[in-house]
Amino acid sequence: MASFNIVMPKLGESIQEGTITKWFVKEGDTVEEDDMLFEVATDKVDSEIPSPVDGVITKILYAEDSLVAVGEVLAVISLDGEQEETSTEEVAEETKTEKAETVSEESENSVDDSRKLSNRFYSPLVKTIAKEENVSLEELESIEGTGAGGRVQKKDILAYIENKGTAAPVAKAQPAKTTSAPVVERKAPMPVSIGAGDAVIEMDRVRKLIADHMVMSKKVSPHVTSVVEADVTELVLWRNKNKNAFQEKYGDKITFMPIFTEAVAAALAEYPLVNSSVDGDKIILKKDINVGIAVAKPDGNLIVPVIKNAEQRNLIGITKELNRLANAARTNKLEPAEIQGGTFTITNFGSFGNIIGTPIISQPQVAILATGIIEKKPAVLETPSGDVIAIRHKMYLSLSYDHRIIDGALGGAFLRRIADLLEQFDTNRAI
Ligand code: CO6
Repeated sequence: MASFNIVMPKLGESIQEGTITKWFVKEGDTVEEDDMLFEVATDKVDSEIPSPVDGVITKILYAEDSLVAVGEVLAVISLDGEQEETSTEEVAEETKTEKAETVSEESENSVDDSRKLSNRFYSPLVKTIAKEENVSLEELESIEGTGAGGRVQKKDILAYIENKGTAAPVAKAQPAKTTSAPVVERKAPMPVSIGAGDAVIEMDRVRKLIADHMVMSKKVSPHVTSVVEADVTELVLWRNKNKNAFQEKYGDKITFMPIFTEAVAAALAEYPLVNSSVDGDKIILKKDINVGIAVAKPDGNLIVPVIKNAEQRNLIGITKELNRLANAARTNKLEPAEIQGGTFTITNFGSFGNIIGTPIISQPQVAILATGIIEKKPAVLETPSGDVIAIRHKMYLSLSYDHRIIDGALGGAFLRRIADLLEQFDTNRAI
């Protein structure tokens, strides 16, 4: 009987496991391609995973709330529409020993190499077909998907292959292969005495993952933080003057964040070393400038959607994308791809009235900017007729950076450049 293993998909570059929060199907159910199978939660985002094939669910190997490594088999679908007779243990064992004749997500030279892929999600079946039919990664990326959220479906890739003049492929049976994905290691904590009356709160999954990432980031890269002050009076006046007209014209509210993002993207283009990652003894200068924006969610969690190719967008484009992503973040509607690929992060703790901070780098990036609250302050201005004290709009910008590759001179110059760009904002800019 031909069967298909549903495995825990790769949901992000650094994501190695996910929790099955809900099964939408049960054993014996008939499913069609693109029917939702289960919901998975990772450290950053919750996703619904559709079926890549038509068939009958014969085995469900993990219950809800199970934490499962990427690549592990979660369920088996019979492609012939027959109930499978083997037991759960047998299926798992077959998978481990690479005997099961199933189509698997993982295979040698698979197109699913997260280092090479952009941020699109491809079902195991689509990837298998692509491999069988020698559809390159670039070609795969160019196919317009008709599935939910533009997902490439089986029929899309088959149509693409047909148009190329290639015979329509049949997904051939291949040995399944499971990955031994590493589990995030948590060190034994220092003993803590719990007294009578102390409250004990169990950390939820997201909190544990955030905690692990923060500890890892601090361990991996020695952080230093530099701070500059910027006089942003001109841009504040421009924003306040154009706020209503902007909203009327574009249907989107403009805050200071898009202006910060625009300045950051321009500065990153001038300082490529800040838009990089460290890989062992190598520094990888990232081609794309993808700016992550920390968004506070109503449930108290934090998520960082990414404005892709921010330097190629104008202020209107950045504003629209920022508002779209922030709304999606707050309503749990972000796609996995929308939180991946960031090359730099901005956290606007000015939203909480904070002025200066020491943010922690989101690995594998090498720097993060915190924008403080813009406040009116008395300032000394030099004028042709002498110094005067004036009321100005000022803010602090705090940049944490990875001292392994960014020294104070570079970090300081980059930070000052952002401040200069904000201070030199063209108040005559048309909307
Ligand atoms: N100064 C002055 N006024 C501000 C500022 C600053 N820095 N930031 C926002 N605002 C104003 C903003 O212009 C809006 O004013 P009006 O347009 O006049 O109504 C208003 O405050 C509300 O802005 P909002 O937050 O809704 O929108 P904004 O585009 O500025 O920010 C966001 C979008 C998604 C970044 C924001 O909503 C958010 O989620 N901020 C929190 C980010 C966060 O939690 N960061 C992690 C902090 S922890 O970094 C950290 C160092 C460690 C501790």
